[in-house]
Amino acid sequence: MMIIRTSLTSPFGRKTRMAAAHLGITVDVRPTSANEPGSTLADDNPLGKMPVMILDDGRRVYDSRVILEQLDILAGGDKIVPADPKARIDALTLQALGDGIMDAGILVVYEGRMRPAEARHAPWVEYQRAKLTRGLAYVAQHQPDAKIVTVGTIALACALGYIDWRKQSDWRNDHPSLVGWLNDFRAATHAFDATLPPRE
Ligand SMILES: N[C@@H](CCC(=O)N[C@@H](CS)C(=O)NCC(=O)O)C(=O)O
Repeated sequence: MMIIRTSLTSPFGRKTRMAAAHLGITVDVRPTSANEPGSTLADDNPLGKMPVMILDDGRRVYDSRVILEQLDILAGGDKIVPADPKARIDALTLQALGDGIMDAGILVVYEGRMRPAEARHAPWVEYQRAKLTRGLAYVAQHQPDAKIVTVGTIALACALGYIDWRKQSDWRNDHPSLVGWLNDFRAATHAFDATLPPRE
């Protein structure tokens, strides 16, 4: 069985778990850490980042975007990566935006987690948070169809779920229309609720 190495709290890992659940592909999710002593993640991805998928033939596939592409191929194609050129580019662009919101959100969290208090730089944190808030404001204004499950809507749903958890912004208060969007997405696929991160 294919393996996905990821922590259950990684938003990028959740993209891959959500896509597999949505497509009905069974994967063996092996919880892993990136930076704890003794982590073996870099053996499977030289970047030392999760998620990594290990295919049945042993090939290592990363990052989350490529894993979603692989899952779509395994499901027969044109499922979460649209074949229609315009729909495909729109879905990939939305995925890039959702991933970028998560990248910025992770940098906000890492600044607090990885640096000692005296080495933290508030302007840098705010610079990253601004990417996240601009991204959310954009999708609130240009909402994709929540009933069409693509790499784009999966990434956006994971970004919203991640900010719910780490609270880099109060998106539910700032953009109530996105609350409705996420509810519609949850109604469109069981995979959102099936992949919620465990509560700490
Ligand atoms: N572009 C990558 C981002 C993956 C990523 O940033 N993963 C985080 C956890 S959510 C990680 O492994 N961080 C550890 C590190 O950067 O060393 C993807 O789409 O998979």
